[in-house]
Amino acid sequence: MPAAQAPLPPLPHRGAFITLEGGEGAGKTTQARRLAEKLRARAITAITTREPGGSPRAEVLREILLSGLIKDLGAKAEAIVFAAARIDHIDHTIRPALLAGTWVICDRFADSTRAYQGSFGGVDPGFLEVLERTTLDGVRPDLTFVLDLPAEVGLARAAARRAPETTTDRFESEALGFHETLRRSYLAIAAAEPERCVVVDATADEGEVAEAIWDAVCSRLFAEGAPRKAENSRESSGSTRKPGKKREQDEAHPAPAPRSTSSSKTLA
Ligand code: Z5A
Repeated sequence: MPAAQAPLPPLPHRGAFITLEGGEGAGKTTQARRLAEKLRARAITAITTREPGGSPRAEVLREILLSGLIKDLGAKAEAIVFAAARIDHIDHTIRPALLAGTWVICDRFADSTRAYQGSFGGVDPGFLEVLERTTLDGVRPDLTFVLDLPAEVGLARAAARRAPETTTDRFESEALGFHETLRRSYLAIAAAEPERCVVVDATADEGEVAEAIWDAVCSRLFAEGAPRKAENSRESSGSTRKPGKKREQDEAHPAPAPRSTSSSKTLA
């Protein structure tokens, strides 16, 4: 599909790509939904999506990955399967949306491979770098939020949310030390790429976290501050729910009305 591999135009000639990263129960799904609602209220078309998953074939790979079937093949094989899911997600959801002018808010992305399979799984960083470059093919986040909180707080939130009859998935069942290693890994990624990453204190209440995220979106993606609220604003639309686990993923929206190129700064 040669057209899909053309380089993305710079902002604002496409939608912005925002990712949310962090440990289990940090609030990524919650904040993705809240951010999409804020954008839509300002007449900016936005979808939320997730990884692993986000396209029909990638959702199949998600089931396999979270079931633990790939675990015995080792972290390197897991990284490759996460990458395979990501390629399909980019080709069928992310890139088409960005090219149509839709903002894409993604719950986990390539930093999760760096943290889980890299820092914790011990996969060679050189291998992961090549894998990431090949997989992303130029589709890199404009802005990444690292939702930071102590591992035990996130795990307690996830446990409180879990339906009584469901079990933990392949990653939730890892020891506390695993989740603390992940936390340090995400903070290291943010420290290494401050132009892309913003660390947000995820122990604050949902509203405060949402405000911190919105402030950063406005200051980093809108040169003139918060975009004007539209007269005919739209709020959140459809969502899907995975059995036993809260999940929200929206249908793609049609392309938005063109926005003034002077109201955004170019990040790409
Ligand atoms: N993985 C990988 O290894 N390599 C990769 O490349 C990728 C992923 C992409 C996917 O799990 C797993 O795949 C993940 C990493 C691995 N493993 N783990 N663990 P997932 O998608 O099923 O789970 P998750 O990404 O960890 O999401 P989560 O558990 O759903 O957490 P969350 O999205 O960050 O949180 P939430 O759903 O928004 O909120 C959790 C609960 O806390 C919920 O009841 C909320 O109402 C509540 N909440 C949210 N915010 C707050 C605040 N501020 N205060 C209090 N309570 C709150």
